[in-house]
Amino acid sequence: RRDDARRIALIGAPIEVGTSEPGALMGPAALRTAGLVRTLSDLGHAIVDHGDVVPDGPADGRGLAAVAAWTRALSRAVEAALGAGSVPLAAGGDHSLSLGSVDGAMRHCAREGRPLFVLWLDAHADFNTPETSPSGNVHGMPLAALCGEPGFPDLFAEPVPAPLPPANVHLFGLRSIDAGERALVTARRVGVTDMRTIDEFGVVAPLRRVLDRVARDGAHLHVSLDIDFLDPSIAPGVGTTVPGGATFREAHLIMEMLHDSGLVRSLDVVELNPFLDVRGRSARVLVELVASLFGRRILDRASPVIEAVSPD
Ligand code: 4U7
Ligand code: MN
Ligand code: MN
Ligand code: MN
Repeated sequence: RRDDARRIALIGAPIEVGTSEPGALMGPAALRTAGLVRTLSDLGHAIVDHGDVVPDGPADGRGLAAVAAWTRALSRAVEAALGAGSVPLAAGGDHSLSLGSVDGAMRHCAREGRPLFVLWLDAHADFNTPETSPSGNVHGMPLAALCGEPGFPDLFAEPVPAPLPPANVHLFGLRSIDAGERALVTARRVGVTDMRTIDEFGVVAPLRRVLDRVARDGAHLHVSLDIDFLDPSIAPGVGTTVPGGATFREAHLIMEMLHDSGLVRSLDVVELNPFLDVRGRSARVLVELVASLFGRRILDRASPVIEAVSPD
């Protein structure tokens, strides 16, 4: 057993009510098929697969009521895992699931009296409200709801926690933002490292600043990894492809730095759409990234993951 061994609680969240592109509900199954549990236990962690969360009430249709049913159930599962001393790993499912995982982390942090910080690795800002959203899809709105923007009735269970301070959110990898959410992100002073910044400075300097701040504040770090953070050439299994994303090594370096920081207390892996994937490639890339976040080093690794010559 490694000295940084963690208890990890895998919580499947087969949610696709937040998107108009079907297939995300297959995400947790594909991540399991790609060896998520085995990979983490081979690294020396104690991982328990809690299966898929069951929505709290009717979850059909694509409205906010269906999202609320998932949100409440996932929040409870995440809060319980944190209370038991585990690192919850919420495997999605579309990004509306972070309403539940972050809400659960907020409740845990409120009880412990420590701040919560959210690192959002994503091509998008996910800061739309029902009013600003061009699509109406809830997976483009979770941060606005969590940060207390108006227009989200009854998403969270009572008592509703105090909103997440927008200054405790950092968007990393941003390259697609709608006019309405851009105005909100600026006005609320959300932290941003966009792709242009990454092009100029790389990932190390900007991420170090974020991690230093989290360490200084003694905050709980929640990481939300949207697969579209990655360039679609290495992760094609996504509904919302945006060119110009993080490279394989940039993403791994981020995961390695997150591991070395020792700060990550909860994690989402979201937006994998196995129906759109190519021979399981995206699911495997995500499992490899999670492995790096939980301490895999290049020298421990048996063989490279991405074949130099693609089988197609
Ligand atoms: B994801 C979008 F308009 N901003 O709101 C929207 F571009 O969780 C996309 O980051 C949202 O994948 C993408 O529909 C949500 C759109
Ligand atoms: Mn804790
Ligand atoms: Mn997202
Ligand atoms: Mn996205």
